[in-house]
Amino acid sequence: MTERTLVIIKPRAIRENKLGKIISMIENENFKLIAGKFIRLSRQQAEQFYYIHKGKDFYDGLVKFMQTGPIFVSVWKGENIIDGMRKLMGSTNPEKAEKGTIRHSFGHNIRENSIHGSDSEKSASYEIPFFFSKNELIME
Ligand code: 3AN
Repeated sequence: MTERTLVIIKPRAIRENKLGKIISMIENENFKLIAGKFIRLSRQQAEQFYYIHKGKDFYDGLVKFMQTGPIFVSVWKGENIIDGMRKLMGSTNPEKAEKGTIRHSFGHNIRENSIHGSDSEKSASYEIPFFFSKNELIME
């Protein structure tokens, strides 16, 4: 099944100049980049994007971290890409992520883990329009 997913390359990976390497790893899976841009999250946007985690002990730190610099938000398309990206990203905690995964390669710790990918179709259908309007999705 062809699906779409939202991928965010997080501030530290951008700062450390890893964007190209990460994009290459995703392209090597035969997934296609259909939209992408650099943005800075406002506090309100970061809080809203991660609203599902509100109240958890890591929420405030996560919201702050995501505002520490520009991020690259992107939309990707491919066969079973939601699961495929979860596998390619690896475990949330880079220390537990398998060798060869993006988080193992470029993550530093569970908060600064380099990349976000939608965890379900439902999440993707919330997360994609959160950052992209219809006229930005011209590659479909
Ligand atoms: P994933 O991104 O693997 O789906 P979620 O949705 O559970 O993980 O968590 C969202 C983000 O919150 C993670 N990408 C990570 O940056 C951060 N996070 C999750 N659990 C923790 C934790 N225990 N401590 C610090 N940050 C966390």
